[in-house]
Amino acid sequence: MTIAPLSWTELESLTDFQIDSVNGVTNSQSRLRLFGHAEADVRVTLYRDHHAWCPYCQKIWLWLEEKEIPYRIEKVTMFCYGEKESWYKKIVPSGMLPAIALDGKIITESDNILLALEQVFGSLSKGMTDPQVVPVRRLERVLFRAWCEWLCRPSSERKEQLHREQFTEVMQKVEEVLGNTPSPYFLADFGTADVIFTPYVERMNASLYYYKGYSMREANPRMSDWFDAMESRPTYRGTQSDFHTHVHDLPPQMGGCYENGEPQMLINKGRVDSGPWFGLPDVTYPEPSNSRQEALQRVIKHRANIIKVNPADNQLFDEALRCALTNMIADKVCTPPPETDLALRYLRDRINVPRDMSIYAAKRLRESLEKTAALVGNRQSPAIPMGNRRDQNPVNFNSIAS
Ligand SMILES: N[C@@H](CCC(=O)N[C@@H](CS)C(=O)NCC(=O)O)C(=O)O
Repeated sequence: MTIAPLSWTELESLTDFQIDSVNGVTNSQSRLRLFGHAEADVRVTLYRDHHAWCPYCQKIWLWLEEKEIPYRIEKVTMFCYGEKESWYKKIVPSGMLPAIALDGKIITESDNILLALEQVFGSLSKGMTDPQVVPVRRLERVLFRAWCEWLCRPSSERKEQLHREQFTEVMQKVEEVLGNTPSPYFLADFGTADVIFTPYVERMNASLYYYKGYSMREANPRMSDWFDAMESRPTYRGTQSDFHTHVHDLPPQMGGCYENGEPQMLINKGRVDSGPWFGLPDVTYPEPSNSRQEALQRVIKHRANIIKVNPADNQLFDEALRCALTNMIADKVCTPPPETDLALRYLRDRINVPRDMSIYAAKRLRESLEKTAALVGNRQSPAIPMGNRRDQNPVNFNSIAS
């Protein structure tokens, strides 16, 4: 059955999604985290990127959330998204992220930050310099280098094969380490070693699936168990991104990501870009029952900026967007104005996880935007730039970035 788009007021009445960003579960919108403590107890400020994407920031973010240390969050623009804030350059002249202020003292470099935090608050299970953690940290860097070699350089067919073999060899070592523990984690208990591995294996899983046709999570049973165990932790779920976000955020950060053009790669790329997004190996925990309400609440809150930055006429896109949201929340077909297919896909391609919403909410929204766009055409939005992501410049999204 086809229905007319609901008004913004009607849509508002269909979501009661709310989070407690201060004391509730891990989320990307927080500016202050207290975990039940008083604000006077805050000794740490974390400076991280607006996009909740920076891998080294994710490491510190996850650690603070796991230890439930009260902290403030200040968000900074990464170079490839826009101009670095001058107030930040005054305290960290290189502009690099992450940084923390610990009792007023600025500390940079993620490993030094963890060492400093451990000194004050104790370690997360076994700490950075523990003899069991040190080799795991080293292995993470070996895997990281093998990944960069494979992903970030153009290569001949022969080199491509060589780099794949080198990466999968290191992956075998990772499998052995994970298989030698009584838990799904890198050591007997969840701890620092897992936090250190998290950011880049998440990015490897996404990028190798998309650019190389290699499904890291599916090809490696111990790694797959590790991801599942991580996803049982609300802290990780709050920082977790999706395939679409990673594969389009990585190229400007890494100085390029290279497709191998193999049949499986082309299939994977099509799925990440155009769906279906459900069933991708970027998440396996069951979908929360309120993911549609979450997506709806997030779009309603930021609709003015979402409409403003869209290339289409504001009024037309307003109606098209309400059609997609009506489809998502009421599960009814709602036909948008003619020729709004491109505008709907522009937004579909620019939902950022976890900055804008959590992984399942994003899948629901992408799905409805695509279904609604397909009713009026098959034009795609302009390609997402590879050299920078100024299309996502936080200055255009003021409130979105919060
Ligand atoms: N070795 C540093 C690396 C940090 C790093 O490379 N940060 C990147 C973001 S992932 C950065 O701040 N780049 C500057 C920018 O993008 O603005 C650490 O461990 O903290």
